[in-house]
Amino acid sequence: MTTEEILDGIYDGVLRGDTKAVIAGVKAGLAAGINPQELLDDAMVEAMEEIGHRFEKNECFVPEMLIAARAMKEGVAVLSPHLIEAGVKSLGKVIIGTVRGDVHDIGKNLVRIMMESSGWEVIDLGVDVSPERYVAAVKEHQPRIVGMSALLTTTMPNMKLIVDALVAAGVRDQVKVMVGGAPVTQAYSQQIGADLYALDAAAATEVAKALAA
Ligand code: B1M
Repeated sequence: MTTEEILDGIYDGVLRGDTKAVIAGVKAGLAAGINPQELLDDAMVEAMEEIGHRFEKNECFVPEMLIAARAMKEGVAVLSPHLIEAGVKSLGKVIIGTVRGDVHDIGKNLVRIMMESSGWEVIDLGVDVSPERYVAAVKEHQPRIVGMSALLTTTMPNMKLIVDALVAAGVRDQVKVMVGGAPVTQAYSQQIGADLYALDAAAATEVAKALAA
């Protein structure tokens, strides 16, 4: 099979929510020596973008989004060890989560994988994380970075509530706050008093690395 055929197979597999096809495609891609980042960006992420466009146009609905997301997650699980470079030294701890009211976690999980691969110890609080849980986790783990992900315009304001809760708990100055997610922008991150903004998982590792340098 050609690289294009393999990428097309993974793309179609995610669109159809066909987990077996996605896993088989990712394994075939790795065996053929295709760059893991290419398998992720040019097949899986593109397919999720297409699902989003179809959802906007009422051509697909939540169940289809859900099975596509499940297929992508399984594919990412196969890919993950190949995205993670071996033997990198620890740069410190990062807490990450998807904010309250929001269950989108594929992007957050990619950020976690990439941060781990570049040497951070990541504590993943999961999805729908309240300000109180963020504060408790900061007190418990003493991270250098607190990461928040939001995919909905309606949940973005919950990032500000977390920043406020960190201030109220007296721990805001101990950490750098990093925000991201499709609707989040650099301007928004400044508006809510975050320190760092990253457009995607690769950028998240870059801004974190700059901090560690
Ligand atoms: Co939802 N959904 N969804 N959804 N969903 C979106 C986000 C939407 C844009 C679709 C659309 O209308 N086109 C839309 C939001 C509209 C808006 O607010 N402007 C939407 C909606 C409306 C909804 C529901 C309200 C639908 C409903 O119920 N009627 C509902 C809300 C549920 C909730 O959270 N309370 C809902 C539900 C779901 C599913 C559960 C079915 C499923 C999520 C499954 C899961 O994640 N486990 C789902 C999906 C799959 C999507 C789309 C199709 C794909 C999201 C995704 O995984 N993208 C999405 C459309 C789209 O994004 N095109 C859509 C791939 C991922 C790799 O990208 O998450 O952007 P992304 O992450 C990137 C960057 O953003 C960045 O790095 C990542 C990797 O490069 N990044 C960070 C992310 N977090 C970061 C943190 C950082 C730094 C960078 O620092 C800490």
